[in-house]
Amino acid sequence: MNPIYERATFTMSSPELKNTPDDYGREIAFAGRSNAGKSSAINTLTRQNSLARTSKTPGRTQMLNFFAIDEQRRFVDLPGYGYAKVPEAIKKQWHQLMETYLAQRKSLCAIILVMDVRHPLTEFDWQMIEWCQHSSLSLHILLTKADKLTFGAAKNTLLQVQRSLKDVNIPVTLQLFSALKKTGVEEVHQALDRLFEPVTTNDPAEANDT
Ligand SMILES: Nc1nc2c(ncn2[C@@H]2O[C@H](COP(=O)(O)OP(=O)(O)OP(=O)(O)O)[C@@H](O)[C@H]2O)c(=O)[nH]1
Ligand SMILES: [Mg+2]
Repeated sequence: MNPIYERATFTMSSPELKNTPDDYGREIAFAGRSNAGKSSAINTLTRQNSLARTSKTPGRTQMLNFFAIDEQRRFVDLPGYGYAKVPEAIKKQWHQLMETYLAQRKSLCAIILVMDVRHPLTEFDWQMIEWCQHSSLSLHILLTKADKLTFGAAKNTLLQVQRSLKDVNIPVTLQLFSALKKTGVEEVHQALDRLFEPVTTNDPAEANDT
C-alpha cells in the first residue's frame, strides 16, 4: 500500500470549472459510465470507506469532485455518463462540462477510465478516449468488478480490450480491478505514481519568482 494515497481528503464539489481548486500541480481524473465503479475505486485506492460517495443509483455523481492528496496532487471524481434515464438537458450539460474540463484543465495529466469488465468500450467510453487523444492525455483503464467474472473470462476481456485499443495514439495501460475484493490495488498505485510524475509546479505565483 502506498501511504500517500491514504492521505487523500475531500476538497470540494463543483458543477462547473469555475470555482474549482487552483489549476496547478498534477491532477488525475476518474471517468466512466454511471455505476461503473469510479467512486468505489477511489475509496479502495485511498483505503477510505466513504471518501467518494457511492450509490446503487446510477447518475449519483453529477459534479466534479476534488480530492487533495498533497499540495501538488489531486484526484477528481467525474460525473458518470451513459445512463439512459438522465434527461436530455443534463446530458448536454455533462457533455459541455467534460469537453471544457478535458480541454482546459492544465494540471490534468491523466485519465483513469473505469469500465465494468462485463460491459467495456461503450460508445461513451470511446468518446472519452477520443477526447483524451485530442488533449494528449495518458490513459489508464480499470476493468473493474472483476469479481463478477471468473479469472479466465476477465483475462479474456482484458486481452480483447487491449487489442481494440491498438490504434489509440496516446499512452494507454490497462488492468483488472475489484473494489469489492480489493484486487489490482498495487498495480493502480504504481500506475498513479508513474502518471503523477514529474511533480512540477506550474503555479503562476512561483513562476513569477524566476
Ligand atoms: N461487485 C462489485 N461491485 C462494485 C465494485 N465497484 C463498485 N461496485 C458497486 O457498483 C455500484 C456503483 O458504484 P459507484 O462507485 O457508486 O459507481 P460510479 O461509477 O461512481 O457511479 P456514478 O457516480 O453514478 O457515476 C455500487 O453499488 C458499488 O457497490 C466492484 O469492484 N465489485
Ligand atoms: Mg460516483
